[in-house]
Amino acid sequence: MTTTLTPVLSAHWDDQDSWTLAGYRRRAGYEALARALRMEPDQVIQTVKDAGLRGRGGAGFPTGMKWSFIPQGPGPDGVTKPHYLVVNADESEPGTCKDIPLMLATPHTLIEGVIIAAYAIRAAHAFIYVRGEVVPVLRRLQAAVAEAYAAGYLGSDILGSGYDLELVVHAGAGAYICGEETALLDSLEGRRGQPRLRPPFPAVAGLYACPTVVNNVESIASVPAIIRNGIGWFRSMGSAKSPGFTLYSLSGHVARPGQYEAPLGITLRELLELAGGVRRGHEVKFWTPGGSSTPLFTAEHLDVPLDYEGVSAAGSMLGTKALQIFDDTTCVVRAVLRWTEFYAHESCGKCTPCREGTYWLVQLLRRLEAGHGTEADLDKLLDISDTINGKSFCALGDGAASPIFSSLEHFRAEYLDHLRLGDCPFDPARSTAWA
Ligand code: L3W
Ligand code: SF4
Repeated sequence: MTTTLTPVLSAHWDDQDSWTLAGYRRRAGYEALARALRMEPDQVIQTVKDAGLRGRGGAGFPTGMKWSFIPQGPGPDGVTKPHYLVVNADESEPGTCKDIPLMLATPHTLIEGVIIAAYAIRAAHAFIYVRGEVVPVLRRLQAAVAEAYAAGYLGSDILGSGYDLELVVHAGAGAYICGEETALLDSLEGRRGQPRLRPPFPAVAGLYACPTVVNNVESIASVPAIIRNGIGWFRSMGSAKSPGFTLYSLSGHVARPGQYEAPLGITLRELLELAGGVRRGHEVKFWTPGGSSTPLFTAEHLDVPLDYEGVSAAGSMLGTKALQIFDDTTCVVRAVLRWTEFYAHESCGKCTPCREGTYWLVQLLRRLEAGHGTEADLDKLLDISDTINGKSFCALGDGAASPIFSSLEHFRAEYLDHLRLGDCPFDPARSTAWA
């Protein structure tokens, strides 16, 4: 069950045959592809650029601009390299649950987007890199890709256009770091997934050192609707700099958690009205606007517009739009400890600040959460986080430091309460956040 104010991506998730080709065709499926194939590839790129679609995977980078970075023609060595499109379907940021439901419910929306995007960047091979644990998604995508091949939407001479595309669904092995685009490419090439130095960005040297576009599932799945309905339609939603619709994942102490499709710029207060509010008798204490890698917000931020500019201006990041809501029964120290344990476990170990720093953050937080340690440990937390932040090789390090900084900014008194009491002031049995 989904709630949508902008019925585009999730409009048919509850239909009985939402994932079949027949169901998708009945709802104008693959009409955008036919239209795109009548356009020049550069026209498709320009349309996505003018629509202002921004990447939905966390960074909000303009999608059309990314496509236009792909070099056309021979390089300085006179060699023309193949281009690749890779869809990042390795959804694993804590709290993020939008790409997996999208692929389960309407895999053909993603496949149609892949074909259009690959055509635009002149790629003959595309890959969907799926988080390995989500076997039902893999099966559903594989079945949908087979249907698309059989119907002539993939393979040679797609819809008689002369354009050829092969699409491979690839299962990762379940490492959070493989959601980082260059680690994903290493993993796809068959190596251990670890981030590469950027630049060069994948657009210049990506998969097999060839020009590659890496886009998030939701970004690519938004493309068919833009081609079908036009730039003005897309820009009629959201704001000038963050146009369009998007999927917000609401979880935690919310009456009706789930996926909420809405225009960019909606506030948490408005989303909570749709979601039935927080648990009865309780109030919002803190929340993440974009997953655990983004600085925490509090009840003071309920009216912040949830678009890229609004959230940044208020001191956080829109990220993956994963809104994890915690009410007044939750111990913030324990929540931060759990996230930090996750980052320490998922750290790939390539660089010292993140590998060693996340380990020591966990040791300190465990001590503090149990009511032991000293006030000086709070300074140590900040010191280690400062050594990680901006000095690590990839964004995982920054993400690990982020909840430490923001929880100490907003809830330093609660850390001190643990020390004063010599215990956690919250009864663990009362908090269901981690149940
Ligand atoms: C060519 C340039 N391309 C940038 C491309 C770049 C990438 C995109 C954004 O991290 C964030 C991170 C997580 N020439 C370019 C260029 N590009 N300059 O643009 O790049 P960047 O570096 O801004 O971000 P990123 O490395 O993609 C993404 C945050 O998202 N996050 C994490 C989400 C995790 C998942 C998951 O579950 N798998 O999505 C949540 O907040 O912390 O800040 O394509 O190549 N000059
Ligand atoms: Fe690996 Fe962490 Fe360094 Fe990223 S920041 S390269 S995850 S050790």
